[in-house]
Amino acid sequence: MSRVDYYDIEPLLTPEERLVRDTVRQFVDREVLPIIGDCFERAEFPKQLIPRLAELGLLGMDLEGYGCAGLNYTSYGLACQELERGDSGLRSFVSVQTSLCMYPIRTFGSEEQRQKYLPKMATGELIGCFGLTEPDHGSDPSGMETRAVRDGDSWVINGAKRWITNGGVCGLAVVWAKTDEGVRGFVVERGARGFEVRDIHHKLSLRASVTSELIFQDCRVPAASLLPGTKGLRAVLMCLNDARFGIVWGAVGAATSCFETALEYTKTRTQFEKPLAAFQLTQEKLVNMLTEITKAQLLAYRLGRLKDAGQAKPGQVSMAKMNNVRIALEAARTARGMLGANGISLEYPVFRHMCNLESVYTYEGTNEVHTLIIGQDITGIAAFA
Ligand code: TGC
Ligand code: FAD
Repeated sequence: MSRVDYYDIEPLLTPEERLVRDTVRQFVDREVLPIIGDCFERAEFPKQLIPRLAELGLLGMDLEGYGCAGLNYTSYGLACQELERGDSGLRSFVSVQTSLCMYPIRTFGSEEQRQKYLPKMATGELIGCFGLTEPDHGSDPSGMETRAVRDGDSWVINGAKRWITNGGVCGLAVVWAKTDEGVRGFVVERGARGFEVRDIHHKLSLRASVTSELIFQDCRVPAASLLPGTKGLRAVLMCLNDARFGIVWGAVGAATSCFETALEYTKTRTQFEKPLAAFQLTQEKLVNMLTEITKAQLLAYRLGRLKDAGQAKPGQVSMAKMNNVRIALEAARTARGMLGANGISLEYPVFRHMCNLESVYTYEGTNEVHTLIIGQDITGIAAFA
């Protein structure tokens, strides 16, 4: 399963799933961990890894056809777990490309759009971003102000999207806008007149990931830019379900990295003439972390099997996203303290994970939004407004 596998989940994985996991694990150990601390410090996304992610078949890996690997969802989850053990920014990159851009083009796009974009997105030649959140509308995207108006053979888009992962490196944006027929999705190519991208700086989280603002000023795109299968927020939420699934597993990876670091550190550092791990208070922290990680792994594993069977319900995805990110953030904070002063250094991955997980806690539905989704599911009463 993960290197931390207290409940022996490993035998429940197929040989193919283990191969995917081990391949991504090796890639992260050899090619990500040696550079990611510096990337985080310099606030740079490691673009040089994009061709490697593509070679490993990780872009659109759960999609069939169009050059995609066509693997099952559990494999996608395991890949996300290993990528986020490296850094949440790397998993974010893959989530956005796969679940938030390739998935909607595959699911809601015309055959022409699929042929045009998906093969290049699978090879990493073309990077996508997903524009839903706006400066004044985050948790409640139904309030979005971005408008698309049909004008002859074109659509004219006006509005702004903010906090958009991959914006600065994108070749296309999947953009959601209100039309006379409700919310619809559009593929807007970079370079379209009236489409501007501005990167957001001074982030203290996800520093090894590009986050941007997208601005549309009378941006005229061909009629064929509309994703024909989109109508209403349902399409948006289907994309989010897929990406949230990846986060469920990714959070386990980040938590595992923090746990392993804290375990190793406390076994080797001595104070009061004993290893830190010999103190009861330290052991309690390690035990609590491991217990929560184990529960999170079981949720992820079961959700993977449900999704592979086409039976995962949105409330189940929300519960796993909410829980797993919550426990990962808690594990990172606990591990940070256990490393003492070293806990604040980029020499160790813990503080980096802790900062990253603050974003993961907020994006793809905040902790509160997922609480309310589950609350609505079990009571039948929506308490969002
Ligand atoms: P609501 O009226 O409840 O639903 C609208 C329609 O959608 C259907 N539906 C779903 N369908 C599929 N999956 C789901 N999870 C669904 N949830 C609802 C629903 O049945 C309805 O269908 P229909 O046919 O009747 O129209 O919609 P609402 O506006 O009340 O939504 C409520 C709420 C709060 C749950 C939703 O707005 C929400 O999830 N808000 C959070 C916003 C969010 O997560 N934004 C994420 C932006 S992208 C991002 O953060 C990327 S980070 C980068 C990375 O991933 O690494
Ligand atoms: P708000 O919605 O203003 O919420 C602020 C606080 O109020 C939160 O604690 C929230 O839980 C709480 N709150 C809101 N409503 C309620 C309620 N009804 N009841 C109780 N509490 C409530 N978006 C994209 O579209 N694409 C991307 O690629 C993307 N990437 C991102 C990358 C990063 C690094 C970050 C930080 C964000 C990204 N986002 C992206 C945006 C993200 O999805 C939003 O930040 C998120 O949905 C929350 O919206 P908000 O920030 O406007 O917070």
